Amino acid sequence: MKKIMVTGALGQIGSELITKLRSEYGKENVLATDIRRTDASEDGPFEILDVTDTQKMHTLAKDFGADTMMHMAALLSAKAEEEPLFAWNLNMGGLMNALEVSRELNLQFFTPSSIGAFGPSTPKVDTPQDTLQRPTTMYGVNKVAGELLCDYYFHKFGLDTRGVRFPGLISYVAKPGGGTTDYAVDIYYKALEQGKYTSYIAEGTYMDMMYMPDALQAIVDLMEADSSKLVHRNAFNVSAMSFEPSQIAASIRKQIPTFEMAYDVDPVRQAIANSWPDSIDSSVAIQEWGFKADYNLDKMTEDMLAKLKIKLNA
Ligand code: VAH
Repeated sequence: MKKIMVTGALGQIGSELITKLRSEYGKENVLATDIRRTDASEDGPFEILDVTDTQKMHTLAKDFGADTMMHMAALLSAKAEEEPLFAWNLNMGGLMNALEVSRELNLQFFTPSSIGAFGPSTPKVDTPQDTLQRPTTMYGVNKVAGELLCDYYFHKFGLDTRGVRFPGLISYVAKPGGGTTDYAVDIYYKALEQGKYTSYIAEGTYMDMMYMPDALQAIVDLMEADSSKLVHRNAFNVSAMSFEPSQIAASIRKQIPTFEMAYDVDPVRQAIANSWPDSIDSSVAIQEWGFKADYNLDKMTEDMLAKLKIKLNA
């Protein structure tokens, strides 16, 4: 990877991925693109791009001299349930454009899948790398189709496609929008702002999670891995921890003893969470490219609260 083009660069992952890549590969070697410009876009090469615009995507990648495409633009699970047709067009149309541009220009390719690619009939505990995938959400359908499309572009055209199934990601830079796991980010903000949080996900609902620094390192490690060692390519299970709302509340109370937790379950996002695994098995990613996570729940909580205190001037 030397000249990297990123779509969805202002999103929850994209906004921190840009910073990570620019520190690893040089500011001028990372082209950030997104559908709108913000002041965050001024810290290096940036272009406006709607990922459904194939021609502009091709022109930007070619003019930049990209050798790598990281396609991060997508509508997340809860938003996709509100607008399934829009989600299909954006998630699948954008992915197909990114794969076609990468094929035409022979770019190394990354896009994330998700634990959302699993469904209620998938084994819920220690979910294997290769198992039944019958998701019941539009987001999950998009992610399974995306995994298969990326495999197809590898087998049919020899495109070097790679990807991981991310769990819920927790970060303090850009807030996630329209996801099901967003509660695990919101809770830290509300803990500092209000000393309490009302969870829309029910107590006892386990989901896989990961702190953003581990997610970003996983992307770089996978993309730098020896291709000949990769048996799987586009959907490596990666997870750092699995917890349910009362456990993250307990972790916060170790830092803020007076923190209070309440529950007001959102049936839509609860149904999505119920359809996903409790905990996935990351052993194949560990074996094929040395995946590892440095942050557990308490270490993440300490760092999140410390960084948010500065960000919120709390
Ligand atoms: C979502 N944060 O909630 C995303 C992610 C596994 C969850 O895909 O939709």
